[in-house]
Amino acid sequence: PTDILLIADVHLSPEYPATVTRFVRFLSDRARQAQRLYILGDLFDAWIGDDDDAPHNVLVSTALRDLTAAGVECVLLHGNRDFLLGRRFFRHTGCRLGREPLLIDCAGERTLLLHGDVLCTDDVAYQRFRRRVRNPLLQQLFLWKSLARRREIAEHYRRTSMNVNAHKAPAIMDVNLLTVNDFLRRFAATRLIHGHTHRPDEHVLDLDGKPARRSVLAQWDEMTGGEMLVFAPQTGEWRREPVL
Ligand code: OKV
Ligand code: MN
Repeated sequence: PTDILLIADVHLSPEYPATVTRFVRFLSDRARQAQRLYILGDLFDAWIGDDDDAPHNVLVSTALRDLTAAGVECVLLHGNRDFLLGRRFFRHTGCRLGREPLLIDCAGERTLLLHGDVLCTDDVAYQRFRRRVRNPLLQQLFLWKSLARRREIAEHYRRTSMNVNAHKAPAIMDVNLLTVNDFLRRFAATRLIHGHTHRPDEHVLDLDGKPARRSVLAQWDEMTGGEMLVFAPQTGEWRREPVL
């Protein structure tokens, strides 16, 4: 039980029941054999407050608590959709909230963990949206509303966002490479792992003449399943594993 697992963009939602089932099964079998699980944001497709007791939220929260109770550390980063995951959720599940960017040591290599939306600096409209909803005062105002009202507002956001994104050029929604290099330099890291863009790949970068790597995690798909990155500390090896 020494493996470190990393996943992102599970996008749990009642609209994707097979993904909910797959994730709960993942927590009760594969993740149990790990030392630690990092969830790099957008575990939930939407999060409108820790008091939302929708069935899939209860199911997943319970499964996370069972995992941490079994001794597996679980570190979660906020994504652009579940940034309202709060104290009550973390207390109940035993997960730890990681602060972005999270710098970890992987067999001596400085490794930076991010959700990835902060890297998409070409999408100016999205960055404006992000600043708005990450404002603590606006968040408090939102959380003071009734659950029913928050559900309506969330539905409106989702519909608007689908319309807006349909008109964006794909390149704008990918990471900005100068921003990527900035992050690596600022934290003296040689590896960056993130999700968000749903463009799973391994990129080799030239960082001021030295090689660096950027690993992009896949989103979990209702039909084909999920994916994780596995780091084995004893061998120092990285690999990708499917979640079926
Ligand atoms: C999250 C995204 C829906 C993107 C609203 C303050 C404000 C929070 C909120 C409402 C929406 C989260 C909480 C959701 C992310 C979408 C659609 C697109 C691009 C306010 C604090 F501003 F109204 F006061 N929200 N929900 N999107 O449904 O989970 O990230 S959400
Ligand atoms: Mn995302």
